[in-house]
Amino acid sequence: MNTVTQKLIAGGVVEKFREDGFVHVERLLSPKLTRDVQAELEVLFDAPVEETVPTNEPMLVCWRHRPDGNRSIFPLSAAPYCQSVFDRTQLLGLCSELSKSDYLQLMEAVVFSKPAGIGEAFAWHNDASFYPVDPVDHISAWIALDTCNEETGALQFAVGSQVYKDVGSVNVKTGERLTDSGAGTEALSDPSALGLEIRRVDMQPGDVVFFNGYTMHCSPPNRSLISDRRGMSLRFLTQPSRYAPESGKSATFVRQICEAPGELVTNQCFPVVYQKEKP
Ligand SMILES: O=C(O)CCC(=O)C(=O)O
Repeated sequence: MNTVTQKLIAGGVVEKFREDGFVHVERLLSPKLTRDVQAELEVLFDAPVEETVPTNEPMLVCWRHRPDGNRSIFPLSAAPYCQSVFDRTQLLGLCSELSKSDYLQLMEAVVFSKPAGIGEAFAWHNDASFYPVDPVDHISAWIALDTCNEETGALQFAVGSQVYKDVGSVNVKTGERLTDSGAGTEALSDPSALGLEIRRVDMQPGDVVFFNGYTMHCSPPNRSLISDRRGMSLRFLTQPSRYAPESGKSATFVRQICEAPGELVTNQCFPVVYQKEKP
């Protein structure tokens, strides 16, 4: 285990993650790697909208979260600096320690761009309630690429909300329910009404917030007139999972699942990126 990871663990990140459902780690990416990732993404966001879903490798989904917004889809290999986060940082090792899993399978790589002045809010949701895989347990690593604060629309988390598990899916722009299923649905519309503490996570470029797939989160609009707010979320299944389609559940990555319902999702679009050797 690398010394950065050792120090974080000695400082209690694993316990914090288990209790709160998320943990903020400062400066996990070096300033140089952060700049390289920012520059690479600027090129992709400036390119004409691209919708082709790669069939033989992971994709990078670039969302423009604005009223007229759309998304572009690129092969992850078109963004080598983004991809290099796996090898050049402690992100995977930390995901393994935090989730207590020796197995991490890349499920999704998404960039959320909220441009200055027009970047929209995200309604309360948890990610696991959207994903048609079983088991759906996963961990997300959300990497800040711009300053995230009250004004630019930093992520907010409902502390300890991971215990509610499946809360059902919503339209993330409007908060409108897409399904009434979900054991913890009452938690979704207003987590604070259930007595859950809401905590905003202010971040600097290169910081990472790790969160449990069941942890409820949202973010307000970007009210800054000069600063964009971008973040890249990498999500990892923490065990082999089967395709389990269900109404109200969907995500862009589902278009890459070629397995039949009930089969383990093993195709090369979802590589196992971390697996500890068994002694
Ligand atoms: O970037 C945001 O504000 C929302 C991100 C989000 O909901 C996620 O990563 O699951």
